[in-house]
Amino acid sequence: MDAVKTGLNQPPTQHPRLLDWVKEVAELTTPDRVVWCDGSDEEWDRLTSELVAFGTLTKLNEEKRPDSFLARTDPTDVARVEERTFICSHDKADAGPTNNWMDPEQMRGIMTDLYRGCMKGRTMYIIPFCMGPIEAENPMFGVEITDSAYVVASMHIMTRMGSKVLEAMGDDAQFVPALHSVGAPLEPGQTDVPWPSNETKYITHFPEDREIWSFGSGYGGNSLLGKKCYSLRIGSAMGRDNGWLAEHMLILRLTSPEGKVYHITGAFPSACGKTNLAMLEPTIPGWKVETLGDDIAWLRYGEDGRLWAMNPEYGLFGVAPGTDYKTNPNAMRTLEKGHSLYTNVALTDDGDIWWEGMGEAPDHLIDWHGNDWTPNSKGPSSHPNSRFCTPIKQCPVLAEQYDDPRGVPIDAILFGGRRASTIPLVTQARDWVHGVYMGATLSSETTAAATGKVGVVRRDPMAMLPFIGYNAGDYFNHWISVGKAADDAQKLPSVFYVNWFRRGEDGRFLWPGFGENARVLKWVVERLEGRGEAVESPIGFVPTPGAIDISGLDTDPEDLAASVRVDVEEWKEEIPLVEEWFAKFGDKLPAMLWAELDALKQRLGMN
Ligand code: SAT
Ligand code: MN
Repeated sequence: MDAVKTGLNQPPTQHPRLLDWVKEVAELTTPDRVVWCDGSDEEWDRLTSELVAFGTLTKLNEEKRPDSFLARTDPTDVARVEERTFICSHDKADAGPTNNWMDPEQMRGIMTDLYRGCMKGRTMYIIPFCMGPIEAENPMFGVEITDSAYVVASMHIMTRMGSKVLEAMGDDAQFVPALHSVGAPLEPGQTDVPWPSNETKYITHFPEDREIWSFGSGYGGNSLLGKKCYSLRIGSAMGRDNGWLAEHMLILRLTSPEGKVYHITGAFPSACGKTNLAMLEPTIPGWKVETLGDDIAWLRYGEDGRLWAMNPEYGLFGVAPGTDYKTNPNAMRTLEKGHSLYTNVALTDDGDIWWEGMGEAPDHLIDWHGNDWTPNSKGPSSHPNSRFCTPIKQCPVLAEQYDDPRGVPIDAILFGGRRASTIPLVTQARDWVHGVYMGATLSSETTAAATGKVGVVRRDPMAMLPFIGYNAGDYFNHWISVGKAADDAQKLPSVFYVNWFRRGEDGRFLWPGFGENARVLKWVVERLEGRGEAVESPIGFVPTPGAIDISGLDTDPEDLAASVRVDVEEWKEEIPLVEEWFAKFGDKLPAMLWAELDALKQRLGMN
């Protein structure tokens, strides 16, 4: 108990609301020790050494992967758990048809019972953090309380955190309280496991109170509460109330051969290539991409009346399989610099990491379960949702505007999904509301980023389906009203819908993707400049056959033509699915979106 008293009686802050909350949580969860995290290198060294000694982390080869570590989770705790994720608004209607809901008082009752004594035998860490630069006019503070040292180490990478945040918070700053426990108390003498977790999981948000409660899982999206929970679910509710948008978007800075600069955001579902596009190495001469963010963007109006985007995170939490020097050389270079955590990837015999898609498989590996693996083994060596977690500052193509609290002014927004058919490589929306329609009807095949079946087509509005912290109908309306708030519609970003994943009849991809996506960005820029050639199809502007620059590319021109084709019959099949989707929202669905659908039906010759 002394270690608890030390943490509680000599706190490094006088913030009354924070101190009250910390005391309340400690009394409820009864940890053995209470530690205030300072965010220092010494703290990182101490925690990672402890985790290695304990068997949660494996230290990697210092020469190849300096200061880097591998974690293997419990095999049941490998992804976000959408069916256990709740939006506990006071009114059920405010959670809407796309979220799980429970009455907040009932949920607080259930979770308080689960939290009672849940940190017994463990250390309770207090992590003050800030989403976005601390120097912002209104810094977005949070404090996470967790009993997982893996979470603390990951938060070192993913957020600005520690003493400097606590200091900036002073005695009265607002902050989002975010409580996390793996839910595995230890009785005296009980031996711990390397990856404690609980079969019962809850990832809960109280949007009106701006509060997060998470229980039972140690996996990233469920436990690093600054990420999806704060920056998207609570963030979107804050944005609704204050006229801004919290979005599941990458941010990149594109410079043309003439030296013109454009900023583009892109919303794609988890595991659909956001990180690759954010760090893309253009294959066409003279073009340059610099990275600003790979997962989350907060969009607000700047003084110039344009929409600006800022990445609230400080690290990259990317899907490992498929990442290599061909698909994403800049991610590989970021990882070479070390100071990274890997989760559920394979370990090579010389202490390096390996995953599917990283060249030829070595003869022997230790797989993500900790077992011997050879190329003849059944199943992959790395979990399909295995991750690298690495400081964004190490990215060799990081844009210098990265630390600017205002972010960058956006020229174009890309929405994208993973669809084998129907959706062309790229389509430009007619105007903002048409762009909102494209986002609201976005669809994608499911991936391993969430538990459940992979490859099923589902609607994923703005790639935010699992992350909208309120009624999605109200969210569509908010998108429309953000557009209306523009002092000049000409200043709004232009919206595009992209699909790198369209396939031919034999199942092969029609478009090479990866670095070649720069060719699509080039067309986007040409459209912004009023030059790129397009035909106005029923679904929007699509490139004319010759409009996409394929110089030096050995893609069959027929494949390219097929990738941008608008197949009216396929689109007609899409319409009843969209009607069914829109009907879910009842009178919450903005009339303007029904009108967009009607107009589309007319253009397809359906009414
Ligand atoms: O699993 S996370 O939510 O952390 C990442 C993702 O799914 O985009
Ligand atoms: Mn994501």
